[in-house]
Amino acid sequence: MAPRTSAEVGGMGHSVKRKEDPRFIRGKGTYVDDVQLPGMLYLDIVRSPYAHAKIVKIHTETALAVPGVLAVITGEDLAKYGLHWMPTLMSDTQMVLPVEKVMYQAQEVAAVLATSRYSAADGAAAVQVDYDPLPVVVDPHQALAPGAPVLRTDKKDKKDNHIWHWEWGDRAATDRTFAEADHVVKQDIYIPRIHVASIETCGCIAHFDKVDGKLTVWMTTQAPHAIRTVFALVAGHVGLEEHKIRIISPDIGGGFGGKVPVYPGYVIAVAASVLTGKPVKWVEDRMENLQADSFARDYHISAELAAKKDGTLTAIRIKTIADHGYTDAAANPSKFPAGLFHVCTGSYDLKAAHVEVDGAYTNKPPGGIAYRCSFRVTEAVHTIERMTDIMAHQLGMDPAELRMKNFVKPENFPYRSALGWEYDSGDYAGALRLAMDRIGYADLRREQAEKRARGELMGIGISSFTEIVGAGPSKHFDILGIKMFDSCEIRIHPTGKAIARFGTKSQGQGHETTYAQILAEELGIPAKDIQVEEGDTDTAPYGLGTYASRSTPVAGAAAAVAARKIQDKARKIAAYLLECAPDDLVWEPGKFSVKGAPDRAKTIQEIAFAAYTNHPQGMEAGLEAVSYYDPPNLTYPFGSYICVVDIDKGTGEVKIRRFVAIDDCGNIINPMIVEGQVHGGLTMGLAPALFEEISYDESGNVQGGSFIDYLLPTAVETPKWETGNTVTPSPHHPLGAKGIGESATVGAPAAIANAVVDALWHLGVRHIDIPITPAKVWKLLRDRGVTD
Ligand code: MCN
Ligand code: CUN
Repeated sequence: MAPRTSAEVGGMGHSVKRKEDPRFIRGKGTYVDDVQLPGMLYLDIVRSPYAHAKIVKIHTETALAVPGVLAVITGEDLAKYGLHWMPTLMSDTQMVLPVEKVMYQAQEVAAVLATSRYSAADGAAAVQVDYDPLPVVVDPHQALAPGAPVLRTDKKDKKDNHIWHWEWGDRAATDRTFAEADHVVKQDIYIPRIHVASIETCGCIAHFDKVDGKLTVWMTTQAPHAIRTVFALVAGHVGLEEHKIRIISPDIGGGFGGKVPVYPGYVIAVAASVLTGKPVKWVEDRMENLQADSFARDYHISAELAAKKDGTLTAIRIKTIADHGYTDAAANPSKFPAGLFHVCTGSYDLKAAHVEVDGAYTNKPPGGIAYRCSFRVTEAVHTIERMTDIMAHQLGMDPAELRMKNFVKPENFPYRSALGWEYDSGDYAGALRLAMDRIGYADLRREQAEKRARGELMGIGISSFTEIVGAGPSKHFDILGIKMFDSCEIRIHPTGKAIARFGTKSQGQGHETTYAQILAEELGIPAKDIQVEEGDTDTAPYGLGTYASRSTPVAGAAAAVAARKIQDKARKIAAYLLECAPDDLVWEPGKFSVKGAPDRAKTIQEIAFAAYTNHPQGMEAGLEAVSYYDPPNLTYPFGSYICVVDIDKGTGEVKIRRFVAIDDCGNIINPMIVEGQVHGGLTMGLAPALFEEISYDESGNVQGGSFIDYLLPTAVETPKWETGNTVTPSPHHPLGAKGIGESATVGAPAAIANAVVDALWHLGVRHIDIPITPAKVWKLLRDRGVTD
């Protein structure tokens, strides 16, 4: 669709260059670590070498003797103020600093406050802790087995390591459908722990002003307003009330979900600043970030898919054990302990479905946080897309044909899934057809057959995923009781320029550009004349923040609604200026003109000036509006990805030869930014598919705790992504837009895994858990005697 506005105005559909880039490219961004305050102190954290151990004694004398060290803060110190534990977003509890025992390797044990970063680090190294090791449980199956040591001894009545049981769907109908099925495939799928590893680690500067009692925290957070409320709820009793707290989220070097939780370091820095009255900076290093911040995934899935003889898919049944580490700190909407995992019927019209998830405590850092995925959607997509492929191979059907046969059809939207979600819009076959055309699917299948005859290993994998983003409708979505709306406040200045503030917070997504484009679209004010601000709780309207690709679905909608309120007022002013009735005016981006007399017109800039200089008597001056948008539904972006791999029989290495990604996020605000989101997202989908994993040995020692063994794909490993779009607008979003921020990360791993298994199916390989490392593939080949 051609853009409605001129390139000069830069509304929706224009690839406007990112307004934020001039400062980033020149190194002029302001990240937390760039903030320097006079008299600032530094914090460093002592961490546990044990995964489970009693703390016998913490020796602080040597540390206190290090020049520049001012204090060593322990759990005992915080306990005096009731601050040694804090609530998690899932209403569990998490230690800020331990008093009795540590629960995972790298857990915070004590903090050292010093006059420089280096003294703080030297001090932390000089703190000696006597530990008494306790039995370690790293496997959630073992954690749930009878007789396992109970980990959460702090919970008086807790007799096991079971956190919760959650199930959804019609069990009886599902069992019945399975009983009637002609074909059932069953597969265990493990989706390992991974870590977002954003370029910038987490950190903060807490500054408590003892005179006016105000706390300002510069903080790497994706959700500044929610953090302010959580701080007030946790520390209100020691005088930190919400009007005395200001959270500033400056530029952020990647969030990806890892900057949603509250980490102990933030709380310790706040406590240290409140006690000293000095600004206190805490910035974690790379290894702390990898080893102690919240993790994603860690789902042990057991799935079954049922089909009729002709390949009609009928039902899915899933049992899952979710490893949450020592506390359930997942950042999910409160009502959904397993996130939106129950979108696991995917793009297919299944008649019945049932999911069960059991959460388990283990001696690991808090898990269940996201990795560029809207609350467990990747886990759901990986399961249904792997299972669909296994079914196709089992039936001897082409995986594309099986998908085409079972897709929810365009005329079935809005579509209610067997697990109760109402999909807003979609054209799944359209996206898959386009992807097949782009990649030359039929030719590739012919080539594969020829190669197989020669003993070469080539595979083609498809993932036709449906996402669920934009949390969310207040009826079902809240975090700790706060409804998941979002907001936009616009002020038009007398000269026709504007400022707009939002409850969300960009971490690299380009909001300063795209929100300005939404307002340009709705008001006709050029995007370059609109200043966008986010992340300062003293100035921005309350909102729940940026994650779950919710900014466009929720705050983007708020922007459109607020802009339309402004347009309504502008119409009245224009009518007054043009001496006609408001209804006699027609709007085109940027001006109102009199019906049938297009020369009699007032531009939005003229109207803005009049709003302050010549507004109708009885009308309030000014031109501003605010919207707190409560979405009527989520948005359901989707896509079809096709991946072609060649497997090296000598090394087991998987080489991605081609990868075509067709995405549909409804109407697009900025095509260049959407393409960038998809490129980045695909690389973050490639990462867990082939490289990334954090695991633990039996003693709970972390494997993958540094970039030496936590493998991130670089430009060398990343293929050339071939991207494209279809456009199926969301019927309920004011702009017809859906989110795009996570689609590629959610959809890509299954396409890659399906391609690898497709290359090896004829050798009897049915499934390989990600990451599909050369070692895993080589072993499969060797066991079948086909290595070179
Ligand atoms: N967009 C668009 N047209 C659409 C949809 C989106 O032009 N139809 C644009 C938006 O205007 C925005 C960007 O694409 O500039 C992403 O929008 P959206 O899908 O609404 O997602 P959010 O802005 O809420 O970003 C969150 C999402 C998530 S949850 C993760 S995780 C992730 C992601 O974005 N983290 C990122 N992309 C990231 N990109 C960068 N650079 N850094 C991160 O930390
Ligand atoms: Cu889901 S990772 Mo993003 O929601 O910040």
